[in-house]
Amino acid sequence: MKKARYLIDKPNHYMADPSAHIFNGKIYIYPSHDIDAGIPENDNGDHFDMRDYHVFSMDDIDGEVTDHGVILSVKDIPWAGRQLWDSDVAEKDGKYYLYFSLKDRNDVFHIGVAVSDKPEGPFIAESHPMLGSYSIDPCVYKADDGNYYMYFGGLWGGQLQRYRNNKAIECGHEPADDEPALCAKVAKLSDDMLEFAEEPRDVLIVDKDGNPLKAGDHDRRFFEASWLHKYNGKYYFSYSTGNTHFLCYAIGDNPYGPFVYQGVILSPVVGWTTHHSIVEIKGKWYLFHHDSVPSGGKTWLRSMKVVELEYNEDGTIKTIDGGG
Ligand code: FUB
Repeated sequence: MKKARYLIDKPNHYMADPSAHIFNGKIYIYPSHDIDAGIPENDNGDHFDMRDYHVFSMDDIDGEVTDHGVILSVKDIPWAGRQLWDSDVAEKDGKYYLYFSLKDRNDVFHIGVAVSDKPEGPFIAESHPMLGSYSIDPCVYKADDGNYYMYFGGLWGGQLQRYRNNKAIECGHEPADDEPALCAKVAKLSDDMLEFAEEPRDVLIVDKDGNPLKAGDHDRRFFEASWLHKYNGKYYFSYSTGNTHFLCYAIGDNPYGPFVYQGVILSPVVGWTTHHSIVEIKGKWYLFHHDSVPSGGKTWLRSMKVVELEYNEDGTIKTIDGGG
């Protein structure tokens, strides 16, 4: 098994949730910027009080990592309340769109968009969050037909349990253990990349018999950290199981799913959260992820890592040891 390496070796410089992409032949990584805000840890995630984003680039996977500095700050986002959580970037027609999770002034998470002419920013935020957006962890996938799909959602502090059928409910709650689990959401993006082009749909994950995973199936059900990649003609939806700390994946025949649960990509890491992206670079596949080892296990101070991801002959992924 290949050994994961940390991407930044700089004291007190913590980055998490790395979304990696190839733009103009270079590797760009868009992480969350962890800080020590002094807020006690709780299930609402208040201790993740991030205020800005940086972008990093590499000429190749073993090369030096360049920090391009701050590309967007919470103070420059017109509708901002607090907490810049996971983000992702997509390119269309030479423009770059940064999609980010942020709470508004009522402490409700939405997904925002900021635009730049360059992958390294700076990015200018739109005046409002994407209409109809909620919860956290956007990931944007460009399909072969030229359409872009956004996957999003996250439980607990990510507020997904406060919604049913894309509408806020009176009292947020998770389904009972024997009911179908809450799903991540997917929606095609509009031509201008700034809004949903359709109502978000459920990203259904089923077991090998076609039954939707149950809410009580904490080792396998979706929690947060959506990512989509395509390998050998199949769509791989990967995600974190949150409170059981696995990075898992499920395979489908199209970007909407359904996706059939397959197994674990990364066993638990040190730290509560696990979050990732998967990208092909020069014919090899890589898992970008994070753990809290360099901060001595502080769950809100995470460091980015990368490791080669390997497939078996049948297209399943070889599980990587997270070391947690
Ligand atoms: O970084 C803040 C949150 O932690 C992310 O949005 C989640 O996916 C988890 O990694």
